[in-house]
Amino acid sequence: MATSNEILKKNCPTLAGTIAATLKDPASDRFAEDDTQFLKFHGIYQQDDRDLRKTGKKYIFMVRLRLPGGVMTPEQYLACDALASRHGNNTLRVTSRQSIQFHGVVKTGLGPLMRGIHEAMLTTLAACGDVNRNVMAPPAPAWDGLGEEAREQARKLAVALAPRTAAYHSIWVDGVQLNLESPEQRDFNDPLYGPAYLPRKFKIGLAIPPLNEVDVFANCCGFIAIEKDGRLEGFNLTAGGGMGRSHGNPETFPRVADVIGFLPADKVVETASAVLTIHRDFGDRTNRKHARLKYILADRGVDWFRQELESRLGFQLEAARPFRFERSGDDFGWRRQADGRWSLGLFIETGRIQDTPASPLRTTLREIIQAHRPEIRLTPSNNLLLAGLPEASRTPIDAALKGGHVRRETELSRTRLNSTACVAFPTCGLALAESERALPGLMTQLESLLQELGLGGEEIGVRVTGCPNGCARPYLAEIGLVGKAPGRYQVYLGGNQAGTRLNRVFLENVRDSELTGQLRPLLARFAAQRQPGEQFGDWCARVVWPEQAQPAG
Ligand code: SRM
Ligand code: SF4
Repeated sequence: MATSNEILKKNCPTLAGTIAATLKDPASDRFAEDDTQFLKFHGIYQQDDRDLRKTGKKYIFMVRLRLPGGVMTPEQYLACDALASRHGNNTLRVTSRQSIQFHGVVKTGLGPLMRGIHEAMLTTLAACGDVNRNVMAPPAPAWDGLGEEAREQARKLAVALAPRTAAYHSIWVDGVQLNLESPEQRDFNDPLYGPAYLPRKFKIGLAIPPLNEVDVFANCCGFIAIEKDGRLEGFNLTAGGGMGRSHGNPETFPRVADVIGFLPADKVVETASAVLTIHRDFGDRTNRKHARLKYILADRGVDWFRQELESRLGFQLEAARPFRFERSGDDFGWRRQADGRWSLGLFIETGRIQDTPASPLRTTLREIIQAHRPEIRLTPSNNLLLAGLPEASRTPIDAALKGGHVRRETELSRTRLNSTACVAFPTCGLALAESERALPGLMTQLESLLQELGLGGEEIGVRVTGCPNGCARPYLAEIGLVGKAPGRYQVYLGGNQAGTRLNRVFLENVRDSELTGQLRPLLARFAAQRQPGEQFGDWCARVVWPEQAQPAG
């Protein structure tokens, strides 16, 4: 039987619902349940502040941009910064798909915020919902020639795969209710998605080896650039990656995408559209927990998928070309771009751009961006890159960051620089444990343990999520912590820094206060027994996994 979401979408393919009417109703601080589902396609989540639940529900909204490749102009960043003060909670949250989220928006602020976003020539359409989500592309400057091509592909994909409903513009820009009685709206049928859109979300990422910042294997559909002598030859297609799972439901699982074949660069949009339509036509519309593209690959196999894809494309993919990823995560500090200008990678702990008593980070960034006008690139590890800067900007920017007490890459451990956390409390309705608010403290504990064991200079990728949905892609991390209950986590070990291998559960239910104690014997053994240059995740996969597989006793 079709899920209630399927029935909703089919009954209202414009995705307009009664959003416009409720928006105008001053008596209501929230939207009806059905409209909350439509709102997602508009990039909006209705939430409530979970810190306040005991004293009464306060409805707030999260608004997410669709920002292909995480690229913004300085003017767009500054507009978002001002909008966060006016209508949000004075923070900007860089997401794990290179976007920006506004949190804590109240209903009366929603219309003005959405108009402000539009006026900044930005959009939130399809940032959430059963459609193609924000397309990821490499932010790194060292590969700028190819990087620019990949970011251009991301922009093209975002446009080609955007839903065509007029409701978004009508509600948020024109401020009017969509005339659902007009013939074109009554019979509206999205040309790509059809009346019921996708069975579930769909995600695309592009990567340029040897860097895998976008975690291409966690995406439904991925494009790995194949380059020869600095020239782009085409892409290897990947399909069927995804992270989400549910505790206690073994039928849900994270999955690393399969490599399907090679295609020329001018076929990217066509191929992604065909992959998307396979999801549209074969995805499980009876069970949202089994509806992602990864389950089609898992259930029907790669050969079936390739055949189905080629029959839709009308051409055959070539055999996949060799490639090698060395690392995911970000580079920090100043780097010279291919065009001779400079970019600066800044670590934004947990992606939250805010002023705190320790550091007026948001103000400092605003002032730097106002003065130097860099291009902004958001990274998939929730960090920020200021790009396209002249040599003359380096010294004043360094001074401004110092004045703003912004901790730089040279002052932070390599492990902290490679740590990420999802949002979780207080805004995420699905959080079981703290994540963003817990990460800094957990990292301090881990850092002192590493220091004590002589591993202070080590880089170990750590990713934390407040529930098993996997928004920080914890199942690819060397150490992944997945929330089970308040203060309790599953511990996963053995992912690699290239982002090509899933980790495995090591401990099922550990208190936050006992985490470092539980990891100590293992890290001590790693320090003593590792092979030269061996990273912790690789050591775990080599030593700990075989030990775990041995029968007890
Ligand atoms: Fe996510 C749901 C936040 C990237 C898998 N995710 C949510 C919601 C909207 C909670 C909800 O449904 O009520 C979270 C909002 C929290 C809040 O208050 O802001 C949320 N997800 C995020 C972000 C902001 C986490 C972050 O720390 O940056 C990321 C936004 C990315 C963006 O800009 O589009 C985010 N989510 C991811 C990723 C990572 C990725 O895409 O590379 C994943 C794993 C990859 C995947 O999709 O398999 C991810 N989010 C999920 C899932 C599990 C889906 C599944 O297949 O089971 C859910 C739950 C759901 O959809 O039902 C979810
Ligand atoms: Fe919320 Fe879970 Fe995603 Fe964290 S992983 S943001 S707790 S849905």
